[in-house]
Amino acid sequence: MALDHDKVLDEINSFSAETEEELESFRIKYLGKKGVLKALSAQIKDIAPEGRKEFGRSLNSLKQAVQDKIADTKVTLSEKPTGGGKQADQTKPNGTEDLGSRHPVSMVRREIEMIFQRIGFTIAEGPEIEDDWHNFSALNFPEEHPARDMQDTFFIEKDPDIALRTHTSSVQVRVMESQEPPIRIIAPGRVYRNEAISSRSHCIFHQVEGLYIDKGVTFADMVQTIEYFAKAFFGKTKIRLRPSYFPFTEPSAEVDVYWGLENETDHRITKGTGWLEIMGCGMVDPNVLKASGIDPDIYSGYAFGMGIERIAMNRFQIGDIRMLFENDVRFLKQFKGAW
Ligand code: 2U9
Repeated sequence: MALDHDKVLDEINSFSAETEEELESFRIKYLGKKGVLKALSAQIKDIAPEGRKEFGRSLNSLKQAVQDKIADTKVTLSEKPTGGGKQADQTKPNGTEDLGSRHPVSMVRREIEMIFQRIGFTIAEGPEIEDDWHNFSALNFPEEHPARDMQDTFFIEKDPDIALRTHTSSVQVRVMESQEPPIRIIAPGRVYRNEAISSRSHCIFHQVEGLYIDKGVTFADMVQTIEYFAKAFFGKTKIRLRPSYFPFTEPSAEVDVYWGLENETDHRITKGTGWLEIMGCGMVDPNVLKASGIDPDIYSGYAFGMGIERIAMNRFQIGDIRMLFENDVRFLKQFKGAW
């Protein structure tokens, strides 16, 4: 059988397979022990010595052509949607797998969790769909209280109200109802507000709230814990508290860290003040303790709350909150490798 190199090469290149079996018989036909290339290489002894080098080269290029054909066909077959035939091995990597990364909101949440776990806080979680008592009434938001308008949400049922929670305070109420003090928890999670979506606010966002209830807990304890957090998370040692109001805490305060005014960004995010608001806090209102069966004459406590998206936007210089919800991989893959 004279070696007609080009004819064999055409045969190889024009080959196509619909199934793995057809590909296997092609492989055996050419590369098998009794295959075409084996038979051809056996002829080398009949070739004149000066012609053997060329003969060898031609054999090798045919061998390469067969191996390339097998490799390409494998890929095609693995991409080919299989009808009734044998299931393609979906688990087989197709060479384009791209390592994901943690979402910036998850990175900030985990870091906040680790900081508070270091000082003895445990993580509490609870339902996103809440009843009126746990989301409002137990937190000193009586019916018709104007503060409820600040926290409009999405109602699943009315009278009795079942709605998407507006804060994770509901989780802390559930812990207060089911656990005797001392209570030292943080409640991270997704919350909902019936608000217009813009570059600054979204109807879904994430919070981490915290609660510490025990005998003789003071405002100073709260400030010390917040100073510890500001140092650990922001690396900032200077904080200030501005009087504020929340139905569930009295006294209440907004907390700012001194961010600085080193560059244009600092000027923009601190509105030229150097101070950046990071969270709110306050001493738990006695009505809230009572509502969950905790005696305010024996126990006192402090609470705090922060919005995770806002902190992530400052940390990663993200100008529009919507980017955190649109799952655009071009945006998300910037966080590759950051865990
Ligand atoms: C109980 C008692 C008190 C939770 C608190 C804040 C202050 C606060 C805001 C931060 C940014 C909401 O996400 S945000 O818009 N929250 O400033 N939250 S004190 O107080 C509680 C919680 C539970 C039982």
